[in-house]
Amino acid sequence: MAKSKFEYVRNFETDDTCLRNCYIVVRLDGRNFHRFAEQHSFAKPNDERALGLMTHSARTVMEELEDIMIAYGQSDEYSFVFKRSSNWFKRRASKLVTHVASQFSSSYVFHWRDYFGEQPLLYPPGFDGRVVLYPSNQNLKDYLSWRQADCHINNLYNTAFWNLVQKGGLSTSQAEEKLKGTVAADKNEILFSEFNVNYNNEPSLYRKGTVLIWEKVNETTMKQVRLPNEEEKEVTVMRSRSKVTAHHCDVIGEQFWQQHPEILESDG
Ligand code: DGT
Ligand code: MG
Ligand code: MG
Ligand code: MG
Ligand code: MG
Repeated sequence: MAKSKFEYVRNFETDDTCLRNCYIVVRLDGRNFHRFAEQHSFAKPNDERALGLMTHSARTVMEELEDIMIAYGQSDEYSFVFKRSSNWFKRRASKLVTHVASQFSSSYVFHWRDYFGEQPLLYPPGFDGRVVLYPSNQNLKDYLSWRQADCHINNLYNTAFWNLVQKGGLSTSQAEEKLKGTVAADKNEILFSEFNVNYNNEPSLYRKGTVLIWEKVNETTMKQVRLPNEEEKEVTVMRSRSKVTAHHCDVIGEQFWQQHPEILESDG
């Protein structure tokens, strides 16, 4: 078919191909979730329903889109790591980030009721997305370590803060004042001596966030078989299937990476 005279406008599109060999990280973050959490009465500092819904949505993203090897989430954010050899959507950054963000957002709304039951969703939430490229395994590990360290720092602060307010009877500004200038050891000490809370015993979901990876799991299913000259009968068959599994483990140390060598591709 002949091209129209308007065809030239296509040349205004910019090339946003992600550099080859790099891991492509897409990080989403809830838009103004400070307000969203207030309006939907999220428990403070951690709402298990909200975290569960985030992870369910992230799982859907991994299952529906190609080439995501690992995802990490905490608070109102989730990071998705595409394998470095991925050629999905010709590595076009805008395609990748918009597909991740829209799939995530629609899943969040779609599954809202599974987590919040009768509590209504008051307005449509949104998520921003960005793409960052990491050229080496160490860079990628450091990226995930950075997000997990952020989770830890915020959660320790928030746990101390809300204990001071909810159990200690302090106002929010008094709690803020009390925590000003404190280091991690001070917050641990306040939690332990004033509230008998050993921070290390807090749920790992809150302290570590959530890591999603693909793992082979064995499943048994029942199958009808009919051998020649025999009656049909039911047998159990074992099959191995890849599933997205959730872990609330440390990703900063080497142990996780040694246990899951299939996640990273060689730098060579
Ligand atoms: P943004 O991202 O610039 O549009 O603004 P926000 O308000 O989303 O800020 P952000 O992403 O830095 O911080 C996340 C907010 O979400 C923070 O105010 C606390 C809230 N949030 C996230 N998870 C929970 C939760 O489980 N419980 C409660 N109460 N709040 C949460
Ligand atoms: Mg923000
Ligand atoms: Mg946010
Ligand atoms: Mg955030
Ligand atoms: Mg189309």
